[in-house]
Amino acid sequence: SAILAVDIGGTKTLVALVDASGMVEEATVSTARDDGPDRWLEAAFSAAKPWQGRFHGVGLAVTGFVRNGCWSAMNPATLGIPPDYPLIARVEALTSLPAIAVNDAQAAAWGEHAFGAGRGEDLVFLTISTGIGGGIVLGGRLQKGLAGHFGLTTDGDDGAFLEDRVSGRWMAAEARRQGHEADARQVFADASRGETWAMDIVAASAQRVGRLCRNIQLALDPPRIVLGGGIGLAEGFIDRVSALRPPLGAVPPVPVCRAELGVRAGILGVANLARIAFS
Ligand code: BMX
Repeated sequence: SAILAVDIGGTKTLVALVDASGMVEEATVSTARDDGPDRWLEAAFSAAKPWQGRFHGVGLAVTGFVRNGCWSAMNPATLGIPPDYPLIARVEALTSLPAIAVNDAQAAAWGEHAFGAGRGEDLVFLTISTGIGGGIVLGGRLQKGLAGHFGLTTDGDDGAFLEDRVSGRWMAAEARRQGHEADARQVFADASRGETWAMDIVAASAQRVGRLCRNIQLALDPPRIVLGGGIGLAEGFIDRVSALRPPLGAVPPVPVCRAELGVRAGILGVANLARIAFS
């Protein structure tokens, strides 16, 4: 039997039925930001209702911090999760099935390691989306807890989170500040049409990600960095990151490549972790 995998992000929630062959069913619901975790779970499980009886465990990949089965926001601007929400207890009560939970980007790192651009080797995964998430696979093991929360590193003297100067939310806010009503998707579209203000916003974001890649290389020296998320996978973003990355002396920069599993990396990763945990 299969695993029910749920990936709750700051903008949308993916729900899928995953068996040993891969994803067999999937649905997407939007994460109603003001609703709170009880309602987010309700929405996810009602989307999964047609698959009832076909899964024996639940794997949750969630934006935010997970420890001892409890879930909290690190940056409430990404998603306002209340402190220490008892995620596992709640899901086990709702489904009467065993459940595991990990951070969304850590789950995606594991997915790309096992089935995607990692090719079974170590990697650092970055998702550039509502926030910036990250996950680290070192020595073939996924690093849990806070490891990989690169979006929360600070950028500059004012202590602002890096993700608040890079993410899709930042791009839209920066556009508005300059008098353009545009979400991140529109900023990319305007940039590819040669609008200077939009090109500058994309370049500023990509340059900061480039600096982050350099810092990651210095800290962990991984064989590759895999980039995902709506912004990370947007047309031309990775090329700009590579072009704008500061050099590391004579050492070649770590290759930055596209996530191969796209938005499904977290789902496939957490389903695999759940399969291992419940086998
Ligand atoms: C934030 C943080 C991370 C998450 C990352 C990407 C919260 C709620 N989230 O840094 O745990 O991995 O955003 O999240 O504090 P996404 O929703 O953009 O995928």
